[in-house]
Amino acid sequence: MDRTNCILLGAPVQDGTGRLGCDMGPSAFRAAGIGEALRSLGHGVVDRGNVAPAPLRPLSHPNPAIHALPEIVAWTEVLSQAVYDAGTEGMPIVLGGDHSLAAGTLAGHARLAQERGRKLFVLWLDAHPDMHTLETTESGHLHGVPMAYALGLPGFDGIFPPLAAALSPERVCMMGLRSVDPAERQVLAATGLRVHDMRAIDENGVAALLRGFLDEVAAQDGLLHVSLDVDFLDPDIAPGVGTTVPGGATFREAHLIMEMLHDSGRVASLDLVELNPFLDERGRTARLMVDLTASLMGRSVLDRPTRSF
Ligand code: HAR
Ligand code: MN
Ligand code: MN
Ligand code: MN
Repeated sequence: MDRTNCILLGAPVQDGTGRLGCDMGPSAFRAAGIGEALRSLGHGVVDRGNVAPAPLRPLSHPNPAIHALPEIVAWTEVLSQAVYDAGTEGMPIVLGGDHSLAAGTLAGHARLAQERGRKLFVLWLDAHPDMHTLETTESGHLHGVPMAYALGLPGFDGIFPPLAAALSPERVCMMGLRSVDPAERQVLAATGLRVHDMRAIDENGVAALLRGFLDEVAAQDGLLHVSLDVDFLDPDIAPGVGTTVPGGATFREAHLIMEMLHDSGRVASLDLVELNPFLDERGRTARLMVDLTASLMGRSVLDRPTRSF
């Protein structure tokens, strides 16, 4: 298989959630052996350590529920630049950190793809769409907004960094949804992204759904970013997350997605988010996320000489 230059970036962001612990995520991924897993597959691995947060600026918003706006805006700025820089050298793998970090990573990858004249596609594996605007979020936890920001939905201007390029909704595919707030449901319907909720997975299986999306990525010669939220997985196999929702993806569904992504040859960048080691059971969620990353990067039960896409 092709050797990839993997660039690990720790993003110890936790202010986007309602509870502490995600700042330990990068350490847990390292302790669970992410570097060795990638090296054993023949890839180059450079661990850049943890990205340092940018200085805070005073910022406010009329929605009184919003928590930690200056902190998340600062992370967005610094992570956007960090993944942009890393993406020019190899495959950025961001070790989160809560999902608010995706505001930065999606912005950075969109900018890089635009400069390269390539189309950026996003596979969002999550129980949640994280599609609130700053106006609609009721919890005020900013891990619930990064997709709305990256799509360029209104209300982020003058607060979050300006987007060099917004995502195109028709190039975003969400899988695994099972917790969608009313305001998000409306926006999802209006923007028309591809959404495969858990019912669609039950009825069709992950392979058929994912194949449709990967065919589209290939047809447009796209670059694919994968955002893997721990809560995509069923809490029985992945307890180490603050927002467990029953009825998630099984062990084999998740691995099959990763194996198909590998075979597609299209994945340019990966975010591993929402791991909360304080809630984990002896590292099992961290290890599962590392094993899923290994499947994405070419680990397979048998050799498969022909690509299926
Ligand atoms: N939609 C809810 C909110 O905005 C829950 C968001 C939870 N998000 C994550 N990441 N855990 O997907 O508060
Ligand atoms: Mn709160
Ligand atoms: Mn999420
Ligand atoms: Mn989630």
